[in-house]
Amino acid sequence: MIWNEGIECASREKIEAIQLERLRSTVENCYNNVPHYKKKLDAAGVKPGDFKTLADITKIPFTEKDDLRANYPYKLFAVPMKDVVRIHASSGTTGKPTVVGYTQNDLDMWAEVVARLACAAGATSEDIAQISFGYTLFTGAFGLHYGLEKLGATIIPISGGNTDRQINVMEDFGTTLLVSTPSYALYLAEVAKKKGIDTKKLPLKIGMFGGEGHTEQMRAQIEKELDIIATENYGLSEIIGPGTSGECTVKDGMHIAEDHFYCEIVDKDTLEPVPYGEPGEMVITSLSKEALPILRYRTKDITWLIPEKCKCGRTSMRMAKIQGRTDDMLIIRGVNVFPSQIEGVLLDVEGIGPHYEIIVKKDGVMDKIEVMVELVDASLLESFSALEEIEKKIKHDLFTILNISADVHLAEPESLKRFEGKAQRVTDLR
Ligand code: DLL
Repeated sequence: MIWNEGIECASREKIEAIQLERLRSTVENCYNNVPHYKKKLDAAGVKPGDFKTLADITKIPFTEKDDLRANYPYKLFAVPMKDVVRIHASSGTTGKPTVVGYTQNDLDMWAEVVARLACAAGATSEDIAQISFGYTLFTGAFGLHYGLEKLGATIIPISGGNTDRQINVMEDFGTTLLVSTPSYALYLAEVAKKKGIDTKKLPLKIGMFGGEGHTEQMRAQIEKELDIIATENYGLSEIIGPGTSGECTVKDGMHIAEDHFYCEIVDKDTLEPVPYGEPGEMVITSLSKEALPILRYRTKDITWLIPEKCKCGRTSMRMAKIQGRTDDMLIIRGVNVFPSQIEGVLLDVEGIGPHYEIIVKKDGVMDKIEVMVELVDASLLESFSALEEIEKKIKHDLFTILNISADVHLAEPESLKRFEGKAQRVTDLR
């Protein structure tokens, strides 16, 4: 089923006409109601009336996380506080969080875009959805909550943490849809198994995961362990939260809610637009938000756009999996590496589980990378030659595929840290 066929399957002309009209009113709203934007637009010599085509968007200066910090907490809001009905926040570049606000219309739009993605993931009003994101300032839980509720699903707002209880509820309440980070889904599966629960026999059938990336290997593992279809969802607080984009069951790129968010990809160094299909930094402009309209926000996320119609029938622009962030990219002895690429290599090695840690440090003047990864089977610890073999294989693959020399340490099953929220896998000690 398609939740909003008129939009999700619209022609390019129709979508672009909606985008242009909304871009004009968003710029006008920013110019008239947010002093920060007025100053920036004036300095760039841009007036709200200047937007003849969508390509004119490149006249607008970028917005960055630091602009939110400089206007902490509410100075980028375009409406009086009496019209702001919700606040969320995410981590800032330094101490203070990045604060975002929503009017009632913003919340209604948010529920609409999430309902589209829930529907695209195969959810219906029959589903019983367990929301295992924390109900906190983080947008994950509330975003999925209201979108799934709009769809008519039954919501279990269990929030994050207390894994034993999550599993009991999953069994007793008949959860059919799980909302969490992908790493927590794997952890849930692992704990359930330890409790002697056959996770494949649970009524669970859909996972809507997001907030962090995962490789295809990790998705396959989650789908296998829990016997579900797992879709990936992307978003960021500054734009709305989850609902920005997400996969349908075809799982070939994340559909963007283009009537509300205009996405550009720019070269991460020159910041000039790149053609469709080429990777670069995703820049997003909100097209309908009232409380916190946002112009050309630099997400720092690296991806590319897929304009072709999807096999599911939706015509909406899709984005590829996030390849990494411009700011989490590790440079090790001059080689650029994304942690997700290391994960990809690890998960292709037999006998290795999906839990790992990457430590980057200095060895004299040289960068040194250590990878700690868990074995699946503790009995391997008894065979020195088997361990040596696996270590050698990982080292070899990291070198030949990613061109990095790493020290590899194999750890006992279940010995590395688990995360209830987003996994923190990289420690950069340099
Ligand atoms: O993580 C919103 C969200 C919650 C999306 C739940 C989906 C599900 P923030 O806390 O503001 O918002 O973090 C935003 O997280 O710029 C990406 O770097 C990263 N991120 C979010 N989803 C994905 C994903 C939420 N599917 C930042 N793949 C973004 C990779 C992701 N990175």
